[in-house]
Amino acid sequence: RPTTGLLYPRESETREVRSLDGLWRFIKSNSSDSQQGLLEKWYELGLEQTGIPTMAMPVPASYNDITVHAALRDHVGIVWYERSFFPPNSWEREQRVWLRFGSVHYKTEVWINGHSALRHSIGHLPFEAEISKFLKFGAENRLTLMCDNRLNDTTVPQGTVVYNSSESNNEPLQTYTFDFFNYAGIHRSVHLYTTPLVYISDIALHTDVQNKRGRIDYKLMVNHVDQTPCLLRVRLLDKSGQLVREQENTNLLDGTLVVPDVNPWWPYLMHEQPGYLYNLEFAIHAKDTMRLLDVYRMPVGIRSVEWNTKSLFINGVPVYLRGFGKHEDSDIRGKGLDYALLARDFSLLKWVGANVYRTSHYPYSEESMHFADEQGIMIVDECSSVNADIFGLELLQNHMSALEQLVHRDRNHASVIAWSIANEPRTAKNASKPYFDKLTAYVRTIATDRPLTAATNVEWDKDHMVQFLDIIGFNRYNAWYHNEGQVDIIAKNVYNEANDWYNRFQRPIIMFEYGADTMEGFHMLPAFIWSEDYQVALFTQHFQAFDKLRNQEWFIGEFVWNFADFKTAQKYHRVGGNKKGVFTRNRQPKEAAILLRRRYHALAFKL
Ligand code: BDP
Repeated sequence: RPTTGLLYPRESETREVRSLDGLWRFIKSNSSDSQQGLLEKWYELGLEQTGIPTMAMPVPASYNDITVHAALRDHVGIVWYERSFFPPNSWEREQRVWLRFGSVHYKTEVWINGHSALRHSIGHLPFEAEISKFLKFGAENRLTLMCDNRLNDTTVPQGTVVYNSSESNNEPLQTYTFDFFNYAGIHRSVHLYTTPLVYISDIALHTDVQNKRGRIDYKLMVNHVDQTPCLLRVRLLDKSGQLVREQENTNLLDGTLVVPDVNPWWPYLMHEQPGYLYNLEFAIHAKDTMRLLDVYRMPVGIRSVEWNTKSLFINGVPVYLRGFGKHEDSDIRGKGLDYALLARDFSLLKWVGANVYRTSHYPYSEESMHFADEQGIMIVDECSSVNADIFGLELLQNHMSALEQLVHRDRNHASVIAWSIANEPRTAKNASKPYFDKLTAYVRTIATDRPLTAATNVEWDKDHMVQFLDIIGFNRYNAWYHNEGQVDIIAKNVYNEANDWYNRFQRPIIMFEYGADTMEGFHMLPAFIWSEDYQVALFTQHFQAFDKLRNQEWFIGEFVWNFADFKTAQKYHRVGGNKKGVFTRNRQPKEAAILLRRRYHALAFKL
């Protein structure tokens, strides 16, 4: 089901934006009786009237690690959030008021003053609704949200809720095979914003660069209720605010701006000015009076992405990807958006000389996408399908929806160079073949201007998915999950496997994951697993394989697993979480970071 209206909320002379971030009232439902709040209509009653004590819950943040209580950390089922807000009288006339969530994990329903206003499933993606008709202007209004974190066979990703059979404990337990903590709650910012009655509801951009000539093709959706004759004025400004191009268009739907002598968007360290962004302005005027009806401005990087059976090109130049798999994860906040963490991560990415990361294993915040555009960090944009196993029709539909919402949200970002449709699905199973055939056929109807990729850990002669992709990525833990301790087998294995993939499929090849769990400060010579010395030894062996592979133009990138340590479910082989980070969870370097920094800079400057 296609969604609309995923434009990021931006202020302009016709639009106001107000943040609803802060402390909300919060109740965790009793896990074994999740329906209580719905049956007692807490959205009409108000959380303070339920007789259950509320707590102050920060938004945005995962709720799991805010307190010291295991029952909240490990909660399975429903939680309730509530706050009041005050829409001003001035919003009542000639306006629409919208409520927008950057993401809530996993399933949610929202009420305004007791009226159901909005429902959404699949975490990590924005959703919104016009709420004007539910509002009391110039008065206090109540916003209630119910959030359910349960995963099952048809959610993306999948999970299973099991019940402990012992009588003393009938609490449900969420199990899942993916290797990161199933954090939940209101993970990203909440905005109220206004648009005029006639307003721009959606924009799709496609850019291209050929021989110093830039080009922006735009498609607009305008909600044009009364059919007033309108005129669209499009203006492109450079970074210093100088007008570069201007166009008047009576066709409100689409058009093209040509930019001679363009300053293209370049990845980090490929140009002295990476991440160059223009400012693109769309203004709708009433044709008779020229009154301004709506204006929306957005940054835009002008660049081309092309690919063939061997290479990936940005602005006609083949790129070699020096990257990471990452996570949205930090102490206390879990997956909650945090600008300080974002800024720190981008500082570290540049320090280490990376030019790309994969949003493993779900869409990251829109704010992070803006950072990536601005800093010239390329993004392999992954949807939230991880370890897909039981390939049913309902899962396929939800997976399509996850990709549709991702493409829709992120298609205007210059940083996005590929769509990753899944991580490590169980593609040795026969049922995965028709599943990925249908899934990729669908994605190709909505996303034509970037290559499709995915990360597989199945062997090249058993996999049923990669035949449908443009770029093949494999994850392999040589000398960790296979042959642990034996670093000397790595270089040969990696070299051979990459060749096997290419020889069989003739597509560009990326190693999307390799790594070793490493306790910061733990040293052992000769190198022993879990020590910093072992991570260094394991990386060194991989680099030997990559250097040999780089003589073939089809080997186009190396991604370390992982950028930083992150929390997982409790497992005996996880010490406080997964420790394969090159940086600690607190974003300080391990020894391997220094080695990687030397390599990534040498690759960037072809030393
Ligand atoms: C890979 C998964 C990744 C895990 C990693 C690991 O793609 O999510 O974190 O293994 O076990 O197979 O470290």
